[in-house]
Amino acid sequence: MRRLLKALAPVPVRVFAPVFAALLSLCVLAAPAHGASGAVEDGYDLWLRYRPLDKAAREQVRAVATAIVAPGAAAAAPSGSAPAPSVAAGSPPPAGRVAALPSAAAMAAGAPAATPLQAAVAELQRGFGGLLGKEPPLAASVQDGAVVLATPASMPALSGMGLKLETLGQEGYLLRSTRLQGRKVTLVAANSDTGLLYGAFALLRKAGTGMVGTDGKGGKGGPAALSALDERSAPKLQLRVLNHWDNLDRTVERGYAGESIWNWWALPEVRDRRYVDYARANASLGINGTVLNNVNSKPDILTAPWIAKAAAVADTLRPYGIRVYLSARFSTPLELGATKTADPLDPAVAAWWKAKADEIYKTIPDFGGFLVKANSEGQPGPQDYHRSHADGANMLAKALAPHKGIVMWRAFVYAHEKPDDRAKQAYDEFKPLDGTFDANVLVQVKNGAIDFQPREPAHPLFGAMPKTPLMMEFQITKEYLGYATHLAYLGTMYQETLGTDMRTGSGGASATVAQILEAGAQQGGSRLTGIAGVANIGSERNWSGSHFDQANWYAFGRLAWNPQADARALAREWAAQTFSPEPAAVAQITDMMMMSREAVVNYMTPLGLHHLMGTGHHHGPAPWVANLERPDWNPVYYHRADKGGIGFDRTAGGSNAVAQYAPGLARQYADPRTTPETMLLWFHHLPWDYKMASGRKLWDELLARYDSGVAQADELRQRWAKLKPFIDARRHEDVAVLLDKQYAEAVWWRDASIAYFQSVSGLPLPAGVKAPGMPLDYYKSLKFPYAPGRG
Ligand code: GCV
Repeated sequence: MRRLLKALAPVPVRVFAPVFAALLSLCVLAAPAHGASGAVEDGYDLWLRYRPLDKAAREQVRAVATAIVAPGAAAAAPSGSAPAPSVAAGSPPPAGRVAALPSAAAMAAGAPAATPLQAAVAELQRGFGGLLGKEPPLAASVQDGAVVLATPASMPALSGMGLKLETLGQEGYLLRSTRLQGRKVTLVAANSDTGLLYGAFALLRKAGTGMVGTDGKGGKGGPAALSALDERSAPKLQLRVLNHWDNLDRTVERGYAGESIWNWWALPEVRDRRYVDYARANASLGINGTVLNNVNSKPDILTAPWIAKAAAVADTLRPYGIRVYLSARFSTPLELGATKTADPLDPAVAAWWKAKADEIYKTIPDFGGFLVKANSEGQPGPQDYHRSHADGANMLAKALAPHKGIVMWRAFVYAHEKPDDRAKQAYDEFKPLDGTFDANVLVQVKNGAIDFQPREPAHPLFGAMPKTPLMMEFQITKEYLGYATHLAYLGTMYQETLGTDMRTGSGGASATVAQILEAGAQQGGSRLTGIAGVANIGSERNWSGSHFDQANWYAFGRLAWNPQADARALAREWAAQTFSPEPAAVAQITDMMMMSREAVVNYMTPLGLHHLMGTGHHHGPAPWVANLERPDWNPVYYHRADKGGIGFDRTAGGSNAVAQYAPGLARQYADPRTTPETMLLWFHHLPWDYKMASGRKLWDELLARYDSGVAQADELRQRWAKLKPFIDARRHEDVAVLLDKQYAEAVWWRDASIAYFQSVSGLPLPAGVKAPGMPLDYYKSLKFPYAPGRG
């Protein structure tokens, strides 16, 4: 205890006070319009709303948040070596199409912290201030009920407390109700200030929801349990990264939430306050990296003016534990006229990249590295010079290695010359390269082998490259699942992929995708692990284009921290923070979320059908399209429906894509009787009268699935209507309008698909099945030249 006193003693209150006075006053300004009555919610505050707790919960939470003690905060230096400059206010974010009025609270927010510890303190004051109606003061000495933020460096006494902090790594944290100096406190302990920031957010999440227990697994306990906390949490993956497909002209490829959040034109001088809230939101989930620009990249991003813009964003995000990465176009030196080729084995090319890396690190000392899309959909790459993906990735890796930067090399490839099943191409190209990548390369693999469909089996590359660290790529933006219009909670989809045991039926230990990602691969003395999510964030007031789409950002981030977290538990957490902690509301919203993705699968692509969306924009049904340049751009390529049946034969009698899976899983998928019905037509071409588990014929089952999708979309809006008493009027209305639109589009999907497949099968509709509202030609005539998101 004496040591502890000593540790705290050198941090007198007069040192803290001036430093935090400014932060405090900002927090006062930034405090949301509490009392909720009269507060217009437009979604800007995301899950960080910190609205007042009810009386009983308030009493319990107040007892554990009487003050904040953060030794060393005033002395802490910014975590990067670049100074953290002041942030100018950008123009207010443009009004969104769902929500137009800016929230005063949110507009007042946005002063950047200079260090992760300052960010943690400011967030605790803002958060508890909101939940309790009064901000806990910053105190220099421990008092009963204080929240104490400490690392072994800031409070040496921690080392003698048997906290086993060494098990937490550099980013983990411990939350413990304990006694310090004879006082009852809540200790947030970590090995780094970033760990403390994550711990602060976790504590606020628990205080706001009362969900105390196993993190991400559906803890119980209520706010009372906050006084008996004992939780430790550390991220299971090292790189937890958002991928923005944001273009330099501020359009966003596959973006449905307005313009890019990055106001490139105004950067670097003008740093929109919104970047700070972006950083807070990501830090609250543990996201620690962001790729600022589209994988369909331009050479300009690597020129000095654009590096300066990226550096300004990096400065703002740094105190929140977030590193900046850039998507690099492989032919950049050639296109900028600096070299005569982009051949990765040409010494001049390698020298250019090395000099470029050196230049970037001078401006962004903690730059993360490059994300690369090469030899895919027309992008340049090493194969243009008859070199391999490994040749290309390793050349870039060598340029970054001296700075500890990494390369995330995408495996999303399908080449023009390859007539084979598109689903097989990434595996065919990358599997032979296993073990040939440099130690600082990760291969980034989409969750499925085609392209972010409403449902895909897990990509066969997972588990097939034991000597290469594979990074998961999920899509958070809903390119193929109804844009931001449809409610489709993707937590269930992510969990389905992450939980797939790639060794099913193969004997021996299980190897789920989550386990494979967590294990990474030993490569030249390092073991990298990671996950990426294609962001759904834009300039709209509600960030994601709809309130419910925020949940997909949330679920991605929380699963990135713990890929074995439970989607339902995450939905509950999100609902309680975002809409209302009222148990009845949380239960209803969670149920809606949990059924929502299956509804979309049912009315769009049931039973394993895939890629039936409209050409280019991917909006709406177009299963009839057969005239595109490449066979594998056409929906008919994927469903293969004819008079005899429907589905893509990927068994040995067909493309034999099943053989890319480990033997047990391959056996399961090779037989329609053991293939899950949800993926039946992904792997099998079956006659229309094939007998399904329900006893129905395939044709009848298909119709039933379409109908159930429509019924589920209807149910979503009915359930939401009942939630009116629990939800603030504006957001309730915003969601209701979208659910009505979703229902109408579900009917459209069902009718157009049935009209088309009936025209192919020639089969009658069984009694009780409603005929499509319009003739097939009507659905075929619909065009959407101005659909958003085409980049
Ligand atoms: C960024 C799909 C999308 C493209 C995207 C591509 C990719 O094809 O439709 O917009 O391009 O995937 O992931 O590279």
